[in-house]
Order: sequence, then C-alpha cells, then structure tokens
Amino acid sequence: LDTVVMPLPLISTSRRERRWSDTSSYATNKKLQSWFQLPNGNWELGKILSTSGTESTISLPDGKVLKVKTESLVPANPDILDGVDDLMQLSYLNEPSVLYNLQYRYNRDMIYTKAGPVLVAINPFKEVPLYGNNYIEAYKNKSMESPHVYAITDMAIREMIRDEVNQSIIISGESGAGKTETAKIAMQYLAALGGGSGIEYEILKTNPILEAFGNAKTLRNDNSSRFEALDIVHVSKENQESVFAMLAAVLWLGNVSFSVVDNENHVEPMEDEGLTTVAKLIGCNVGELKLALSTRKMRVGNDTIVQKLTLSQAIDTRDALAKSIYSCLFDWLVEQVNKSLAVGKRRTGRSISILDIYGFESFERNSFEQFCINYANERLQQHFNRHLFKLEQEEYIQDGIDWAKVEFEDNQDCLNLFEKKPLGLLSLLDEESTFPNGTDLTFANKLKQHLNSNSCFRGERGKAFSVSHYAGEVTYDTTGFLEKNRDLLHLDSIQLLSSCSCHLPQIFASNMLIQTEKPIVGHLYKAGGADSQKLSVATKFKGQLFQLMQRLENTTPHFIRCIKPNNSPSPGSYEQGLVLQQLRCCGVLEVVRISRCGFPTRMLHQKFARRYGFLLLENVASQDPLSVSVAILHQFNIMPEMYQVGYTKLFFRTGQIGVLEDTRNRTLHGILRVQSCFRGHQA
Ligand code: AOV
Ligand code: MG
Repeated sequence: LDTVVMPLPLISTSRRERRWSDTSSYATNKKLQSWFQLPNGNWELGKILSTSGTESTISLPDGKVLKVKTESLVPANPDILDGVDDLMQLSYLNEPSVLYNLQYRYNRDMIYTKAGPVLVAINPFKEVPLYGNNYIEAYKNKSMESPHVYAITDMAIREMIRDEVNQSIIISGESGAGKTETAKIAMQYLAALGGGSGIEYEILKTNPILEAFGNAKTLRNDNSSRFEALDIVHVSKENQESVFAMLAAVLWLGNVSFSVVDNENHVEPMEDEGLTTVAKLIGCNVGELKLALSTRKMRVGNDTIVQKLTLSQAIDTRDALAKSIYSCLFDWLVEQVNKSLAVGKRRTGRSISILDIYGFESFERNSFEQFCINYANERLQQHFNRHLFKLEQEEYIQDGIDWAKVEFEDNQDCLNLFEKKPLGLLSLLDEESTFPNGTDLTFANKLKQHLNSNSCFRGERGKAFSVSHYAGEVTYDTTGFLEKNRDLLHLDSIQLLSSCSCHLPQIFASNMLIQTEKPIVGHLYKAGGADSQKLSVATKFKGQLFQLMQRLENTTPHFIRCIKPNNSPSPGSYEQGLVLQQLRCCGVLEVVRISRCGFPTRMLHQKFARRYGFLLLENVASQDPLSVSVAILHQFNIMPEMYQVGYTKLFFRTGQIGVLEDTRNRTLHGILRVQSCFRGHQA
C-alpha cells in the first residue's frame, strides 16, 4: 500500500512555476551562476559565459557548453548561501534554489529546514543522529537553534505560556512522508519536559497500544510485552482478557464458512468450530449468530421483510461484523487510554494538540477510502492557507499597516465540489446511496450530469471521475462507493451485538447508532428503545472532520510539512521531481515569500506595554499603552523597518521579539533570585 504513484510535474510550463521564479528581475551577466533545466526535468547549475540578445552561452559542470534561451535561465544563489537553515535567507527564491538548498542539507543529514514559520522535514529513511536527551537538553536551554521538531515543540510550549492560548502542531504530508514518526518526536520532547513521570510520558507510552491496534500487520505479532503497556494505562486484568477475546472473535470470524442451502443459492454458515467459538466469545447463542450471518431484515413501509443472503452477501455481512467489532474495540481502547490519562491528573487547562492524520493518497486505482482521505487533506490544506495567507494578510490590512498583497493558491473550489448542497460529491453520493436502484454507474453518471461545470471535476470513461486536488489530479473508480458509503453493517448485526452478553458490552451499545434529527441515509432503525438512524459513512466522516477543524481553529497552529524524497523508500535518494511536486502542493515558496516581507509576531499595545514596560529606565506608569510601547521600541533600538505600528497591535518581523523576551526573562529571574535570597535571609 505504500507505493504511491504520483503524476510527474510539468516543470517548465506550469503556471505556478512562472510565478515562482524571480527570473523577471534577474539581469543576466557574466560569471553569474544560473540554473538550467535538463530535458529530464532536473536542474543543473551552470556558469553564464556570455549573453547576446535573447541567447546565452553557459557551461555545465561536466564541461559541456550550451547555447540556451536567456529567459529559460533561473538565477542561482551565491555559494555563501549554500544550505541556509531558513529558506527565507535565500537571495533568489525560486524552485531550483529551494530544491538545491534542501538537497544540500539532506545530503548532510540535516533533514529539517525552516520555510518561514513552517518546518520542512525530509524523511531520511534511516536513523539520523538528531534525537535523544542531549539534543532535548540543548533545545530546552536554547544552546541549539537549528530547525528541529524539538524547536517547534518548544516554541508551542512557550507560546502557550506567553499568550495563554491552546496550541496545535499540525503535521501533514503524503503517505509515508514521516508524519507519525514526527509526531512521536514531538511527544518525546513534551515527555522529557514532563521529567519522565508526567502525563506526557504516559501519553508516549500509549503509542504502542494504539499503534498495535491501529495497524493490521502488528496485530498478527501480538505478544505479551504489549499486554507494554495495557497495565500502564490501567486496563484491568478482566478487561484485558475481554480485549483478547474480542480479537480472537475477529480472527475466528474469518474462519466461518458457508454452504448453499436451497436452489436459489442462499447460504447459511457451517456449524463448525469457527461459528461456535465466535458465538461463545461474543456471548450470544449459535442460532442468533447464524441468523445474523444468513439473513437481512429490511423494513418496507410498515412491514419488515426477511431476505436470505447469497454467498457474496453473506461474506460481506460476516466481514462487516468483524470490522465493526474491531473498530468498536479500538474506540473503546482509545476511551480507556483517555480515561486513564485523565484520572487524578493535574490539569492546567491549556493544551498542545499534535495532529497526525493519513496523508494525501494517489494510487493507480483510487476508491472510496482515498476519496475520504483526500477530502480530509483538502480541508487541512485550507486551514493551512487560511492561517498562513488569508488571516495573516487580512490582519495587516485591518490594522492599517503598509502591505502589498501576496497571491496564493486557493482550494475553495475543490472544497465546494465536495461539500456543496445539493449538488456536490458528498450530497450526490448520499442521495444515490438511499435509492434502492442506485448503482455505482448511476452515481457516476449523476456526477457527470451535475458537476461538469466545476473546474475541479472531470468525468472519465465508465464509472470513473477525476478531481483536481491541491496536490494533483486523482482519478477515482466509483466501484463499491455506494456499498461502502451505506456501511455494510446491517440492522441484524447491530441488534446481535447490542444484545450479546460479552464482557465488554459497553463497547457495542453506544457506538453503533448515532442519533440525528432527520434521516440521512437508509431506513429508520429502531434499537435500544431509541429512534436512531444510521448515518452514511461519508456524512459521519464529514462530521468528524468538521469537529476536528473546529478544535484546531481555537488553537495557535504550528505547521510541519513532511516530504518523501523518493518512493523506494531508500536512504540517500533525493528525486527532485517528487520533492518539487510536494513543495508546490503545500505552497512552500509562497509561505517563504510572505514571511520575508511579513510581520509574523504581533501583540496588542496594552499587552506589549504591560509585558515589557517594567524594563524601561524612565518611569512611564502614567502614560498610555501606545506611548509606553514606542518608548520600549526606542530603548531597545528596534529599527523602524523591523516593525509596524497598527491601530491596535504592534507587528514585528521574525526574531525581533526574541531580544525583548530574553531581557525580560533575565530580569525576572534576577528579581526572583533576589527575592528568594531575601526570604532565605529572613528565615
Ligand atoms: P506517515 O505517517 O507519513 O505515513 P511514517 O511516519 O510512518 O509515515 O514514516 C514512514 C517510515 O519512514 C517510518 O517507518 C520510518 O522508517 C521512516 N522515517 C520517517 N521519519 C523518520 C525519521 N525522522 N528518522 C528515521 N526514519 C524515519 V501514513 O500514516 O502511511 O500517511 O498513512
Ligand atoms: Mg502515519
């Protein structure tokens, strides 16, 4: 599943490429180094030997001399800027320069680079000597400042304390780019700051449990040491037994086989060891289980009809049952872990959330799963855009500071394609899922009929359609969309599970049905006395996604962009085209451009005056916040080009507030020391 096939970027003709290069302002002249694009798309550094008219002569490192169109050359940075640790420091900001800078660092195991406020992390696919206690210490006491997950986590902690606002660390990138590893590295830092015993340490320890259950491969290697872990999060011995009983039930379900029982090809499960063991494990009788696996109750009007299942329907039902036991079990575990972490813990009320989700996926064949995953990534991308481009610039303009707008790639059209009602991908999918006669083909045709006017949509042959995502075009095959969206778990299985007497009944009871105000998909199901409907999978997914986004909106975000340098995966290999495509997707150059001319740090006049006012040599207690602020700026010699005074806030370029913070901290520590000396003296 990890091999991702991405369309190769059209490097020379892309619209973005034009905008991104600084060629227009570049007057070519002798001896300058310049980027030249080879036919294979890679960039090569050449020396300009001469320029006449629209043509230039360049020499490549291998000695070749070429005549090329001057306008096709892209300026290279002087050697002294090789491998700068923040792309903001590049004199020429263009794609080949950025690619080269990242590669230069990558080759030296410097996998982290700042792109303004964003941390770019390139997957090393090998162990790199950048982690552990010595590094953590160095970042903690600021003796080390090169870009790192530790540094960004440290910043989140400081800002949480300074601004009294919840923080989030949002990690994105393609599948296999290193998101989960990065999340663990961030947690490592938090755990170390907690002194090895705090809640952060326990959170870190919950990782193996969640990973073991969240990953089908490890499930097969279930072993006693993991059993590393259930004790730590205080799952009782009895519940541990039940957890393993449920896992066993899932495995045994796979062994249930069917035999044909009539001449219409209807089937029933064989009454063998598999069936009886499952019944025993989940706590129902064999007859009930048999019925649930061979029939389907449907409500038509006021009548209930019982439909017998064919082999393929029965297999689907069996698998759906296994999957739902597994997913309920997982939800239950997450709940236990959360409960265990909350018990008796001191809560400060402020939090740092670390978000690690599945990355953008584009395979040769893409189905409903990729559809959901890529939709989620599209939302996350919008969050990124909103924070780094839109809100940022709106704030400048609102507060009346001098500012020339920077354009960015907006993905609102694509989100509309998914979310618009009633004519969007999700609505149409739900609608078609409720039609008894709806098929994947009628669904595909409906999309083509209604969505052709959206520029992000393209109908393909047969049952397929394409979406232009921010990260590239993906073609989806609608085969199986309707069934997957309806969710194969039928009423009979739900009833079976909610009535069974297994040892973890709370696992099943509540998770199965979600109560809503109006029916969205399917029939009205009645269970547990309450009227509830089953939501479609896509609608549930969208709901969860919106909740997530809402939570993130209330935090100060810190972004980490993980990059996969090759598809092999192997250490040391850096494929320019692949990296470039990912950099374009997440708008790295635009972010750098904004940050270079932007003012990322800002503070209300009042807060600024309160925070640093006491450092002033003159007494200004009676003055208004703006005057105090200006006095502080003067005393600390902050240059006029380094800040702007807005109507309500002061805006600073990167790094400026650091000097003030340091002085403040030193002064405060000094005062505290004096106070404690004084107290010691008294005692
Ligand atoms: P993902 O989380 O981004 O994919 P992972 O974090 O699982 O990707 O990383 C994939 C593999 O890359 C890991 O198993 C490691 O072998 C390697 N790797 C990543 N980061 C590092 C690092 N800092 N140092 C060493 N090796 C690393 V997905 O969850 O599939 O979207 O769905
Ligand atoms: Mg992952």
